Amino acid sequence: MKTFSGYDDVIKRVYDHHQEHVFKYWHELDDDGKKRLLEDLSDVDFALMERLYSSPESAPDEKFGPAPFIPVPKTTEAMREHARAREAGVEQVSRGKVAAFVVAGGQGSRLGYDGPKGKFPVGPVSGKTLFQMHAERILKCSRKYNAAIPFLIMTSRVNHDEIAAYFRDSGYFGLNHEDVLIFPQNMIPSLDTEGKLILETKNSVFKNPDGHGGSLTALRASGVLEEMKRRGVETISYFQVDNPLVKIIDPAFIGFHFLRGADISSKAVRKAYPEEKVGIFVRHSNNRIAVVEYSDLPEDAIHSVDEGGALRYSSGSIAVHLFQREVVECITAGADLSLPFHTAKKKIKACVNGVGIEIDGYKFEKFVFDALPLTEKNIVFEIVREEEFAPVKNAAGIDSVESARKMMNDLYRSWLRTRKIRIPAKTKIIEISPLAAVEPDDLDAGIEIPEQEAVYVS
Ligand code: UD2
Repeated sequence: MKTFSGYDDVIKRVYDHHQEHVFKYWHELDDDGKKRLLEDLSDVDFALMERLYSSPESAPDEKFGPAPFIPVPKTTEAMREHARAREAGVEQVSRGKVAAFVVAGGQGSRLGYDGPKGKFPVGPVSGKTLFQMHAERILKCSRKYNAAIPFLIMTSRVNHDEIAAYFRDSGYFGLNHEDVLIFPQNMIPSLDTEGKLILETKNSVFKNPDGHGGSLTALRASGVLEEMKRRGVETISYFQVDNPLVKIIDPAFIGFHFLRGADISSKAVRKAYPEEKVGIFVRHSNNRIAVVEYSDLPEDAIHSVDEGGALRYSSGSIAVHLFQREVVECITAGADLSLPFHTAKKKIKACVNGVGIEIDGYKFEKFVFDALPLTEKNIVFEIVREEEFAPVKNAAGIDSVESARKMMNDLYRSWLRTRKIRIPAKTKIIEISPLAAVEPDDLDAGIEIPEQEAVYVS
């Protein structure tokens, strides 16, 4: 057995779990290299890895039907109810009870962008990044509702330093430095097809971020959850970094969540077509609400239609949720309620015989929506796609930068029309700064749009 001062217990664990192949290049490593490898191994939960390899945790199970939801209001009564909810939501925000939380630990590989996705310049006229838009939307809401709104940002080991430096160098986009809390999520090793740890280099083990479901544990481990309690925050408004139209602080949604005493609430969009890549809201036989990821939805359910010919499973998740802080505390308190890991077969970068190649292996990730069935009171709230869901996933085509920019232009034009503000025929692209408006009513009806092809309303 190898030995190294201060790390002998780690080395013993490696041997006890038959993973000593990770020492293959030991004789080539200097002391720093050995230490680096042992550090990487020191937080590996070997028993968990064995369990994940031998019995996957998240088998899609049980019978389910479509989940009920609060529809987009069409009748006067429904509109009144939304207005009442909005008032209650504004009250919660104004009292400092709500924090915003973006998960940005993913790698954005589909976009083909070499860097944290939040730094992607998405503004069609301004070229503002996703992070800047999110930060400015929060700033605008905190001014509008005269409240502190902490901005929580989850990163991962891969992009933490770059994201933290970006916010620092940008002066936190006008937000109070103390209100921006940036913290990394956990990493988990991948396994090869034999259940062995994978060396990424001669002195490091391949690990990936533990999925956005890791965000709940990361909130606790970083001390941010405790800090939220100290600040009197009761509700955490969760969203993904890739949606430039996201309504981070949505009073009507917050109001329904609050008035109905929900544990977790979620936003849903009507699916655009059966195979759209969004998770689907379902209700299990025990009445609990859950999300079935698009890749796990059985083929017959994907295409199943009701008597009227409409898709039965049509409520897609836009990955926006409200979590009661106390619910997160509960879920992260012990193993009893923890989220399961999903297993995915992927290509993984490995160092084999001293050379970097790609091999087949298993990655493990937690999904945040698996928290839903752990709780009793859930609301699914339907939204209008054109108003708040423009995910930037791909370089071109569906859910791309291009489609998101077009949606922004269309939405901002509709805001101006609502306010009866004239749009010159010459104007092809319009972008409205979140600092000017987070909804049409914020716009000054007296503004004039200049005779230009591209206009930025700031
Ligand atoms: C997600 C949902 C899908 C649908 C869609 C809406 C999953 C598994 N699927 O699909 O159901 O709601 O979004 O747009 O969630 N992230 C982390 N850490 C990680 C992994 C991801 O912070 O370890 C973040 C990532 O930075 C991004 C978000 O989670 O903000 C979504 O990740 P994704 O792009 O892998 O999820 P996607 O698009 O497959």
